Amino acid sequence: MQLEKYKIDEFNHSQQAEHTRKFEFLADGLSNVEGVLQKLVDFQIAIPSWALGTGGTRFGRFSGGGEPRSLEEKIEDVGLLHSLNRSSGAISLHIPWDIPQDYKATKALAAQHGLKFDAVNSNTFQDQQNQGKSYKFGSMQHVDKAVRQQAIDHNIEVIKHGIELGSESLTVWLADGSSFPGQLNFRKAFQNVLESLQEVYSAMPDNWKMYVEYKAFEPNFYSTTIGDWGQSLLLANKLGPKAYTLVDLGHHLPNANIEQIVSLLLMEGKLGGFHFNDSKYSDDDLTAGSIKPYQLFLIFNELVEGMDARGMNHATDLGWMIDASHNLKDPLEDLLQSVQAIMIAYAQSLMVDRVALAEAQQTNDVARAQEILQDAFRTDVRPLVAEAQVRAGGAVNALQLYRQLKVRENLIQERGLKTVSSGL
Ligand SMILES: [Mn+2]
Repeated sequence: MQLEKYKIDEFNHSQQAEHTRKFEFLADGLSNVEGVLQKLVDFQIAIPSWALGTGGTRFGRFSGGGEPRSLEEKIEDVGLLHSLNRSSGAISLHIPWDIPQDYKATKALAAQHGLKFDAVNSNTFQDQQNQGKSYKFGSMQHVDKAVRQQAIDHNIEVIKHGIELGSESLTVWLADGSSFPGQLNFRKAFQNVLESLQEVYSAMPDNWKMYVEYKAFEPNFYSTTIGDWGQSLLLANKLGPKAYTLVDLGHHLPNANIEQIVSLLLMEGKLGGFHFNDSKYSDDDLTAGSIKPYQLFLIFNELVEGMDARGMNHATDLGWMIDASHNLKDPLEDLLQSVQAIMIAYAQSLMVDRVALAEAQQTNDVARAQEILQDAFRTDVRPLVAEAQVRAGGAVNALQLYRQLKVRENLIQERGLKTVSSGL
């Protein structure tokens, strides 16, 4: 389904008076509105190819219909999102779920939708058909060198696909670990992972980045071989300058102070990218900002402060991705909500009075410091985000227009009710 630009214009026109009133009211009290708007226009969040279909739990999966049946349809879906919000101009592919058959055609289709290829993701957490060795007891940590080699070869294969598509980063998330005490020699497992990653690392082009993702637990429940940011940072430091830590918001133990982790990784120049989602308990993969919007803001507050301290470009120097799953909602509606929540948190963090905050910190004025952060957090920046998206050619309210245009109904008509998308 292709979205004609005039439909967006018509919709925006119908909302113009109300939007202008809200935007001007907000803009009136802000300094450097144009600079902030440009940052919001530039900021793009990659959509994972595996999140375009209905997710499931281990108890069941309830498809909503019209799911993309191929890589081409996945690209079209992300194209739809991007045409609505102009903030999701990249797609992150998962191999082997999305192996491109024709690089030229795939690239052309993405370009037609204004999309770039973000990080490519490898998969050694499940066995594929016709696979020689099993990953049941891990991949890069495995006691058998032949299994490790298979995982290495797969990652190098993923890099090759990425090079062809113009991607410039590889995300490695390993399910490796153990579920019972005594199952693993922790040190040997870690060493095996390091040596395997070293081989993959040396196969990456010089302009590429490797994102080493960590996760506290699941699918293993006793130990995870890359279980936290310390283990990831250790690997990234040993691997070299092209290796970075990737923070997935759902991959921490409860109540972890993620904003502090982010701050220190940035200080070390080792924060590579982000997987956004939200959670109540663990890796719940819920819509970004749906449970803990204040935490999302506090994370962005550290991101902006830390990136500015290092003179980094907010839009391009880190990898921004969503990593979520949708059991109840229409995946495209959910993704629109996630992107919007991220944009709002980013915009709020740009509102923080950094000079006043530094002063409050220097004078131990704790109450003032809290007031400064919450002033920004409690500012309704939605009209600002909407203005940026309209200026970039998007809709003033992407979700509302999505429903008005009956996009899901159209996709069901086009693709059928019983389609199943590859992914989580
Ligand atoms: Mn992730």
